Parts: sequence; C-alpha cells; structure tokens
Amino acid sequence: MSNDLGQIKDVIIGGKHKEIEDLVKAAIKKEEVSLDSIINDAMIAAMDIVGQKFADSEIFVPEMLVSAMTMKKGLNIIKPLLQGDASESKGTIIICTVKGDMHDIGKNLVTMMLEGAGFNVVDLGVDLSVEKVIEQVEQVRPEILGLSALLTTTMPEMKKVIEALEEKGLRNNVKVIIGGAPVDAAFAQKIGADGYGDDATEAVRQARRLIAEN
Ligand code: B1M
Repeated sequence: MSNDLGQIKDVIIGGKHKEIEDLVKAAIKKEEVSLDSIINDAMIAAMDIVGQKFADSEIFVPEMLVSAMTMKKGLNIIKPLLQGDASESKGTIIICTVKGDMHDIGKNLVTMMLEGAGFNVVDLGVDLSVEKVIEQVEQVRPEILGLSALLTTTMPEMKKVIEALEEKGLRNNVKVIIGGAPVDAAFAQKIGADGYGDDATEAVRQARRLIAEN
C-alpha cells in the first residue's frame, strides 16, 4: 500500500479529523493513486479495523464516532470528483437507512456513486420508519428504492418495507435494492428484494440492470 493510503487509513483509525482533508487532497493529486483505492483500500479498510477494535473492546462508541466523522470529511473531498453528467437522469432512486439504524457512511457512498452514474437520488437519511418510506415512495414514485442496514437487529426492517409495499399495491411500481455489512444475496432473495449490492459499485450495477429490465 502506498504511503498516502497508509496515512489516510491511520488517520481514520486514530480519528484525527483535522488531518484527513489535506491527506486526501494530496493523494488525489497523485496519478498513481486512484479514487477507488482511496475509498476501498484506505477508508473502508480503516473502518473495518475500527469495527474490529470496537468488537474487541479496544475502543468504544465515542472513538468509533470520531473515526466515522473523519471518514465523512475525507469522503466530502472526493464527492465532487464522483459527480456525473446530471443533464439526463438515468432514473430516480430513493435511498435510506432503515428504522433503528444510524449508520450512514455506506449509504452516503452508494448515493455518491449512483449520482456519479447519472441517477437522480433522493436521500431520506437514517432511521426511516416503514410508514415514512412508503409515504415517500407514493410521493416521489421512484423506479428504485434502496435500503441500507448495518445492524443484524435492523435487517428485518427491510422485509417489513417490502411487505408494506406489497400491502399498499406499490410493489410492481418500484424495484428494491438492499445492502449493508450484515446483508447478503441469500437474505435479499429470502425477503424478495430485486437486487443486492455488496458494495457501492455493485449497487450501481444493480440499479443499471433493474432500469434496463424495466
Ligand atoms: Co456501529 N456497528 N454501532 N457505529 N459501526 C458496526 C456496524 C459493527 C459491525 C461494529 C462491530 O461490532 N464490529 C456493529 C454491528 C454488529 C451487528 O449488528 N452484528 C455495530 C454496533 C454494535 C453499533 C452500536 C449498537 C454500538 C453501541 O451503541 N453499543 C451502535 C448502533 C447505533 C444505531 O445505529 N442504532 C453503533 C453506532 C455506530 C456509530 C454511530 C458510532 C458509527 C456510525 C456513524 C455513521 O455512520 N454516521 C458506527 C460505525 C462507524 C461502525 C463501523 C465501525 C463502520 C461502519 C462504516 O461506516 N463502514 C461498523 C463496523 C464495520 O462495518 N466494519 C459498525 C464503512 C462503510 C463504507 O461500509 O456501511 O458496510 P458499509 O457500506 C458498504 C457496503 O455495506 C455497501 O456499500 C458500502 C460501500 O462499500 N452498502 C450498500 C451499504 N449500504 C448499501 C445499500 C445498498 C447497496 C450497498 O443498496 C441500497
């Protein structure tokens, strides 16, 4: 791993939020460092280590929060570089993190990549109740609904949303893509989702596939 990526990773793990912006700006300028490697090999890899340290009780929620804030500041530097051509929308996608779940970094990354790929994304934020999601689907009429969950305890909310779409007669109007660390393709199939994204790139691929099939 290049020195730039190593430093970004260390700064996120250490929650040194004042240092992240300059490091990301410097890394972006280097030809040999790709945006993909900054996001995946440095930033997401750092959060995996943060998660492991938390699981091992080496750090606690406040430290995890500062690391998250540091990563977000870094992602904000990258965001403008991921913006695509907004002149012709590829379709509208509503995205949110499900009820009871405050994790939003993965969702935000997926949102950035979808926007970069030309989709019009309506980001509803975190902790969205089933009722609120349904209300927004009725109002916005998106082609796709994206749901993110990071906790095993909040994954069942995804199933509840799909059931509510069925009950309201909306299921045929909107495709559902799900993702998040504890979610997998088998779970997506089990709850009747139309697509599953292991990461942000796969979320974009799934969105393109579902729009093309529509
Ligand atoms: Co939390 N947390 N957290 N946390 N946190 C995890 C998820 C955990 C695995 C840590 C651990 O124990 N190792 C664990 C969950 C265990 C479990 O459920 N089995 C955990 C826990 C327990 C908790 C609390 C319960 C802790 C507590 O209070 N005791 C609490 C819950 C709060 C709540 O939500 N109600 C909590 C709180 C927090 C913070 C607020 C401190 C902070 C979140 C800040 C924020 O998001 N604004 C936080 C963080 C930072 C993490 C870890 C360390 C990192 C998450 C992250 O941002 N990863 C996480 C450990 C980990 O995941 N390694 C952990 C980077 C991000 C880019 O990846 O979100 O996976 P991810 O997104 C990926 C893919 O999953 C996918 O694409 C993204 C890009 O590749 N993806 C999609 C995501 N959504 C998608 C949607 C799609 C498609 C793909 O389609 C729509």
